[in-house]
Amino acid sequence: MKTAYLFIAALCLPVQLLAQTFMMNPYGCKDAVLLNGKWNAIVDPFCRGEQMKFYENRKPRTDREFLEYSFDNGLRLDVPGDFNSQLPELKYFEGNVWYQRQFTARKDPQRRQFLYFAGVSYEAGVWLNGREVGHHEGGFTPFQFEITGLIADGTNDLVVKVNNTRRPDGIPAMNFDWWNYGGILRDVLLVDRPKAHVRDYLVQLKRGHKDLIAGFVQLDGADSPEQVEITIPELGIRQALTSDANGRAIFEIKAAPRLWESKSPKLYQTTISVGPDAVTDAIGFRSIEVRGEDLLLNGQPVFLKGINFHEEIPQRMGRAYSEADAAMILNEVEALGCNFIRTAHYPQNEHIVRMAERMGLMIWEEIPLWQGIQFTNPVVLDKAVTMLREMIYRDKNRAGIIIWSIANETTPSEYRDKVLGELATLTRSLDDTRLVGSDFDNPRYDKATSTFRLADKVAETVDVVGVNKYLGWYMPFPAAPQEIKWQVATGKPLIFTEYGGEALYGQHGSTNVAHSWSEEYVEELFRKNHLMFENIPNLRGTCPWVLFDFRSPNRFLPQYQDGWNRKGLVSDKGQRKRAWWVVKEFYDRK
Ligand code: GCB
Repeated sequence: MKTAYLFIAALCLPVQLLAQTFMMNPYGCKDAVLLNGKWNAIVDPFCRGEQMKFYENRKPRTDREFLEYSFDNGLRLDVPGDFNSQLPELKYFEGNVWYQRQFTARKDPQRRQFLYFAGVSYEAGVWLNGREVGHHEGGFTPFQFEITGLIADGTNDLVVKVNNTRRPDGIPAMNFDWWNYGGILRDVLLVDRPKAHVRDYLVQLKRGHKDLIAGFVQLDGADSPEQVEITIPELGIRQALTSDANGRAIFEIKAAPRLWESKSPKLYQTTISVGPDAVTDAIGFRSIEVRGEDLLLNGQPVFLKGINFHEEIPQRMGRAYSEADAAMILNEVEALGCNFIRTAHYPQNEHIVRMAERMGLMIWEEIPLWQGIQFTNPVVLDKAVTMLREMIYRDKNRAGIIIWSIANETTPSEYRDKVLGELATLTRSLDDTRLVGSDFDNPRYDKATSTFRLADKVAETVDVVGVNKYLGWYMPFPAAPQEIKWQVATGKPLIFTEYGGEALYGQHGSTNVAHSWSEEYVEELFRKNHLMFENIPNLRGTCPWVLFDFRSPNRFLPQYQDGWNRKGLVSDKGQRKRAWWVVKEFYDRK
C-alpha cells in the first residue's frame, strides 16, 4: 500500500521548491484585476494531464485530428473556492484538478504583468498560452509569476494544475485533523504595473520605540536610483527617499502615531509610490513585548482572551475565502468577547487577517507544521523555511499579528529540536518586532506534587509557550481542578492555546459522562478548566478549541460526529452551545 502511494506520488508530484517572493499587497494597487469567477475544469485522478498536454488547451486543427480532452462544455468550478465542496464526487478527492480560463490583456512595453495567487492547495503548476510559468508548493501562502514576456495582446489562455494529494514529506503531512480542501482556494489577480514598481515594504514602529516609524521600500525593476515617496497624511508625513543600487530605500521617520490597541485599533492610510506606481495600505503601529511572565501591548500588561478557528464556513462545508466569510467568522469572535485569535493551523486568507486587525483582534499566526512531520528529511526543513518566510513576508505590516508560531504539537527528538530551533532563529532574524511562539501538548502530570511540568528544549527557545491540554476530554482531570498546579514555562508568558471537548448541539445528558456527547458535559468541562486556570501564575491568555464545529476525516462516530470535530462552541449550523456562555462569562470577568 505504502509503496503504491509513493509510486503514485512520484509520478504525479514532482517536488519543486523554488524560492519565490511576491508583491506586497496587490489589493492595494490600482492596476490589479481579480480573475475570480467560474473557471473550466477537468478532474484528472490518474494524473494524465501533463502527458496529454492539457495546458495547451488545444483544439483539433485538421480533419484527421481528435483530442480526448477539452475544457469547453465541461465542469465549471468557482474560483476562489475549494473543489471538494463543489461537487459530491470531489468530496474525498485527492489528485489533480486542472483549471482553465481566458482573460484579455493589453501589451505595453512600458509595463509588466504578473499573475498573483493568494492561495492554492496544495501544489500548483501554472501555464500561460501553453507555456509553463512556474510551480508552487504550500496551500496557505501567496505566490506570483511574472508573465510580461508570455502575455498576448488580446486573449490569453491560463491553465492551472492543482494537486491536493497528501504526501509524507508535505507540510502538513499524511494525517491532520481538518479537511484537506484542495483547489484555487483564494483570489487570483492579474496585476499590471510600471516597469519599476514597489515590490515590498515594511512600515512599522522600530523595536523599542513608540515615536519612530522604521522600515524599507523594495523596488522591482529599478535600474538606477529612483525617487520614492511615503505619505501618511493623518500624521503629516510626506517622506522622500532615494533607492540604492539594489532598488532598496531604508528609512526612519519621527512620528507620534496613536497606537493600535484592541479597544481602539487605529490604522493609518499609507501610500508608497515610485513614479506612476503607487500602493496603498492601512497600517497600525503598536509594540508587543515580553517582560518576565507578562505580555505587554504598548507597554501595558494584557491578557489574551482568545479563540481558535479554521478557515472554514461550516454551513457551506467549504473553505472561507471572501470578505463576507471573514465577517461571518469574526462577528462570532467579537460576540464572544475576544481580543485575540489563533488562526489554526496555517496562515488564513488576508481578508480574515485584515478584518481581524480592523476589529482590534491580536493574532497568533502559524505555519501548518502539525504533528507527524518528517523532521529527518532535509526537504521538509526547506519547505518549512519557505512557508515561514512567505507567512512573515505577507503579514509583516499587520499590527494585529503579535506572535509567529513555528509549530503545533511536535514530539521532541534531536532533529525536531534542531529544526524548530532553526525556525525560531530565522523568525527572529526576519522580524524582531514580534514574538515567537509554539504549541506543546507534552506537559506531564506529576501525581506526587499534583503539578504539570514541561521538559522540552524548544519551549526554552520561544518567547511565548502555548499549551494544548484537553483536561476532561483526552485526559481526565487528575485531581480537583483547584488542586492542580502548573509549573510550565515558568518565567515566561503561558497561553492555554487549546482546551475543550466535544458535544453535539442539542444533545443533553450527564455532566459526568464524556460519551454522552452532551452540551452539559462540555459546559462543566469548561467550568473546571477555568477553575484550574486561577492557579496558573504565568497564564496570560486562553484560547478554547474551537469556535465552530469543523469537518475532519478523523472523526468517525456515527450520530455524533459523522465526519465533524464537535468541539465547536458554536455548531456547524451556527447555534451556540451551552459552553459558549461559560467562555463568554469568563471573558466578561477578565
Ligand atoms: C489538537 C490539535 C487540533 C485538533 C484538536 C482536537 O491538539 O492541535 O488540531 O483538532 O487537538 O480536537 O483533537
